[in-house]
Amino acid sequence: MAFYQQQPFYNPRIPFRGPIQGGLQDGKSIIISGRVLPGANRFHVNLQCGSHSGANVALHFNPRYEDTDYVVHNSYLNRTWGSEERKYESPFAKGQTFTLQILVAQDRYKISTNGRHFMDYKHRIPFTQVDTVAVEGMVEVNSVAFQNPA
Ligand code: 9QG
Repeated sequence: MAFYQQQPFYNPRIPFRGPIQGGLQDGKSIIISGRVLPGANRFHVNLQCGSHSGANVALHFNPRYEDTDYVVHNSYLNRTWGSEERKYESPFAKGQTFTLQILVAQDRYKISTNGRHFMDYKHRIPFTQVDTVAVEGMVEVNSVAFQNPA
C-alpha cells in the first residue's frame, strides 16, 4: 500500500496539537521524542478525534510525578473521563530525555517507552476516528514522527 509518509513535526511549541494525515491504521506508529521538564508534575499525550476542546480522546497517556510516579491511561468520551488504567511505574524520569512509541494494533495500542514495551491499552473508541495528536504539560518535544504500516 502506498501510504503517504507524513513528515515529522520538529520542536513544536507546547501545548501542541497536530493532524495525523490519513488517520490511524493497524500497524501505524506515532513516535515522540522529548524531555520531561525537571520540575514536572505531569504531562500528557492524547490521540484524539478532532482538535476542538471537548473532543473525544481515544488514548490519554499521562505520566504523573507526585509522591510516587505513575502513568494514567484513559479515554475521554462525550466530555466524560472513563475508568483509569494506571501503572505505578515511571518510564520517564524528570529532567531526562525519552522516546514514546504508540503502535496501533487491531484491538489495542501497544505503548513502548525508551524502546521497551510498557503497556497495552484496549481500544474503547475506534482508532479510525482519531485524526489529531496533542501534547500538553511539563515536557519538551523534539519530534513527533509517523511510521506507516510496512
Ligand atoms: O483527574 O484525570 C485522566 O483520567 C483527571 C485529570 C485529567 C485527566 C484525567 O484532571 O486531566 O488526566 O483534560 C484534563 O483535565 C486532563 C488534562 C481525574
